[in-house]
Amino acid sequence: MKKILTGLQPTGIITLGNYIGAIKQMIKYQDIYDSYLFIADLHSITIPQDPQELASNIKSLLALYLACGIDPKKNKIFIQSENEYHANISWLLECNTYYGELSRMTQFKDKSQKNANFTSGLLTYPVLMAADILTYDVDYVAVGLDQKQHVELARDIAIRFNKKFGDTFKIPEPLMTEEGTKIMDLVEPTKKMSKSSENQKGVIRLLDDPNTIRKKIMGATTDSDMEIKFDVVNKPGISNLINIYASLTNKKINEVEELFIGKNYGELKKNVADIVIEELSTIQKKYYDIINSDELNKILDNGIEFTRKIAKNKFELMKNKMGLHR
Ligand code: ATP
Ligand code: LTN
Repeated sequence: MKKILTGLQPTGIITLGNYIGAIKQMIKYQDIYDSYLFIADLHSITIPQDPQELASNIKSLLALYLACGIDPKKNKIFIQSENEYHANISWLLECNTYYGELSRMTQFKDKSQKNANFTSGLLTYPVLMAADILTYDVDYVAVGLDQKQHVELARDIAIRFNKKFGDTFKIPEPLMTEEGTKIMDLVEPTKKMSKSSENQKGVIRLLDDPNTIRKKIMGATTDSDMEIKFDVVNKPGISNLINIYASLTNKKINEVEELFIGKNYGELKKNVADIVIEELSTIQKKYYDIINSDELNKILDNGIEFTRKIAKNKFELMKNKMGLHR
């Protein structure tokens, strides 16, 4: 059976973008692949986090995975920082990765420009991600478009390591959705909808209440034209709404366009709001049922026990190949 892996950062309550771009994919793939799903808390601290909030976000993310339909029987679910081998493996990989490669990463360039006082973890972030991926010899990495570059770097690192030290890692491939890989901010539809966005109005969070969701969608930025047509360059706002609708109803973009021929923007927004509210209220009900249950700890204990063994073996293998032994 082929293996698939992904991780999400606990940097706030996850968004509709995370749900469509990452979680929905994992739900689809959990039936056909051996699945690994973790909470990338070590990645989240590359940007300063409030410790109390971080701990609460970690727990929420786990409960949201399950509420969205991730099946703990079909996934190895774990917290990245509980598996100490990830950071150890990352160091060994860092010493086989060039500064030039890391400083060219788009995410690094964006985030380091935003804050001149960025940490070195922001630069080495993709190497830790390569460690997460390469440790488990996965075939596929489920990501949104913005993370594809990091998966490609993980491949480069693996190929280089294999060449230098002999066959050690499987070369993974990024796996992306056709529709809706990138959900945009509702207020600034040329910008990705992001957990850490400052303007809350542009971001739908999985725990937003129905009123808030409706207000945000009805207030989405559109254009002065009248036609409901998918055209990312000239109509980014409308295209984003079409994309959300298509993703949540499992329809093709052109099917959604046909559905709304002759309708106005208000009607499109209302329909998108209805669909989002329906989908999220089911998730929220499950979330509040499980957030305080003991089940969460059991799932994490199982996940860490299983993945730590694999990661320890990979770490030992790497050390041996590199000459780090007695
Ligand atoms: P942050 O604001 O902290 O950078 P984020 O919202 O960008 O967070 P991540 O934790 O970096 O989310 O990403 C988790 C997963 O969700 C990744 O696979 C990423 O590609 C995907 N993802 C994030 N935002 C979107 C989006 N707007 N549309 C589609 N997929 C997304
Ligand atoms: N960098 C990713 C989160 C992440 C990840 C991974 C995704 C960390 N390690 C390994 C896939 C595979 C992000 O910010 N979305």
